[in-house]
Amino acid sequence: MANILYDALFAPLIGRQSRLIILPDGREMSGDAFGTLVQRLAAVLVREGLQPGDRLAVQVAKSPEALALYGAALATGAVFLPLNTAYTAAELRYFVENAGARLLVGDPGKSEALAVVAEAAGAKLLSLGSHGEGSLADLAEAEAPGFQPQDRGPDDLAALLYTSGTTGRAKGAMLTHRNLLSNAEVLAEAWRFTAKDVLLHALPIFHTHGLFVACNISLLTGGAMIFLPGFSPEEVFRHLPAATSMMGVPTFYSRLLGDARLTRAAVAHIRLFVSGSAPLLEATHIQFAERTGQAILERYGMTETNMNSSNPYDGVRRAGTVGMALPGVEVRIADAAGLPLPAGETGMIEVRGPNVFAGYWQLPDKTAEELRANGFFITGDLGRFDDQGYLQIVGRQKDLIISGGYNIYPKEIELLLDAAPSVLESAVIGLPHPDLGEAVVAVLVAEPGGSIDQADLMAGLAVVLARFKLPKALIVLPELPRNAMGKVQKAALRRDYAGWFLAP
Ligand code: MCA
Ligand code: AMP
Repeated sequence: MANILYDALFAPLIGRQSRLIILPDGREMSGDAFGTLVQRLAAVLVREGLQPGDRLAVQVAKSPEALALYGAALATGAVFLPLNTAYTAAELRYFVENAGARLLVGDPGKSEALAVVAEAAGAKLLSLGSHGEGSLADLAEAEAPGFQPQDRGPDDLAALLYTSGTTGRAKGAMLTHRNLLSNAEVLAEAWRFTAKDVLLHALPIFHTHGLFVACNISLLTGGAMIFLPGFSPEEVFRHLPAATSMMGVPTFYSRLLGDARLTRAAVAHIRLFVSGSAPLLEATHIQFAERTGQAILERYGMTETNMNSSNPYDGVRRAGTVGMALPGVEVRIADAAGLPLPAGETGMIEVRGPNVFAGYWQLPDKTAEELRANGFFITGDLGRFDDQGYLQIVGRQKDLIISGGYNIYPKEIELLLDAAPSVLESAVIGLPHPDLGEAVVAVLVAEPGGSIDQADLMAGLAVVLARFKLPKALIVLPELPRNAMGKVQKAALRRDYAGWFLAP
């Protein structure tokens, strides 16, 4: 009888009196209290009809209860499907429907909108409030602890995380118990996490970075997490003296650098700063080291693969690189046909190992396009190994914008813009942005003889798109630049408007 991920991350919490979660107001939750909550929530979910293999869709604000739902889903043998709290009802409906989720858990404040989503998708809606009639948290209090977890083996699905390709709608990446456990074990070891660590956790917990990298490592090693609802310099500086490590997207680090409170003394208690999800500028790495004496450790991962490579814990952390393949993970540079290229050449980054996902949910053809028969996953990222053997990501073949660590797919926005009556055509690009790394910009052409009411257009987008996907600027041109084949030259647009958000 085993449930390999639950047994490694959640079962050991029972009986552990040391603190697991520290809240901004100072309240603490022990491992035992959290583990018991997980068991009780699992019992409630089963009572609500969740069965092994079912998908549990969750769109809730960050809280210990929200994290406990992840453990509870694993205990029941279900597949955990966390969703960005910024998603609109329209976005949510697609995910819940596509995954065929049996249950959808939301915040009580959003019940009305979520009820419509749940009904359309054929899912049962539950709410996760700490208090209130019939909330999951209330129901959990009435359950006895001691839930017996379902058997789950390495190849069973643990989670479904949606990620988009260059075309079409978002695809569910199927992550197995082996994928998540192997990566947590490797990272905990590589980054020297122990029960003594206190991780300053300011990331959202609906993506790989905040959930699987940050929480799985802490749960696995028995450390504690200071659980902030989001990133704010005030809160980060207040808690840094009690923490030993922090994980963040590059925007965290550039914002800290812009704050006079960032000094050697302020970070003296931290042994490790990790950055990922988007490229960390060399300048940010260097300035952070100059100000604090700490070299940020940059690593590279994806939703489909968890973490692939990392700069070393001991040894030189090279700015502008994402380090070497993690133990047990193979990273290679290949040409379009999948033939490995000689060292130093630039090509497609391909990855193979126990971290690589099982495929896209109900999309065998898409899976076959991106996952080679020999097990290598084609990442869509272009890279090369430098003369020291460190991987550099030099670009992306996929049409993807990474803004403040969130991935945004131009096609999704272009389809909406092109459907607007005043717009003839559009090209959505990412432009360098001092805070977000890249910011979304829509380049538009009006219908012949017409004009575009920008406020009206933005209001239309806001109804369907999460706010982080909304263009930060609209540029109207008489026509889009095209090559001889008629293809829109996004590279030319990015070059022409590269300075849009940068100080003159
Ligand atoms: C918020 N806004 C954004 C973003 N975040 N716009 C573009 N990009 C963003 N990332 C919008 C809001 O909708 C709002 O718009 C306005 O900007 C200000 O919002 P606010 O909430 O104040 O922003 P914030 O709280 O300061 O958020 C910025 C942030 C946050 C802290 C950088 O975006 C964040 O936590 N990012 C982390 C994302 C992450 O965890 N990525 C990991 C993915 P309006 O004013 O119109 O309402 S996992 C992954 O990528 C892989 C596997 C990996 O390798 O890790
Ligand atoms: P996602 O699968 O949506 O979480 O996004 C994964 C993508 O984020 C990767 O394919 C890369 O393009 C990008 N990414 C993650 N970490 C890094 C990094 N350290 N440097 C550059 N790009 C990164």
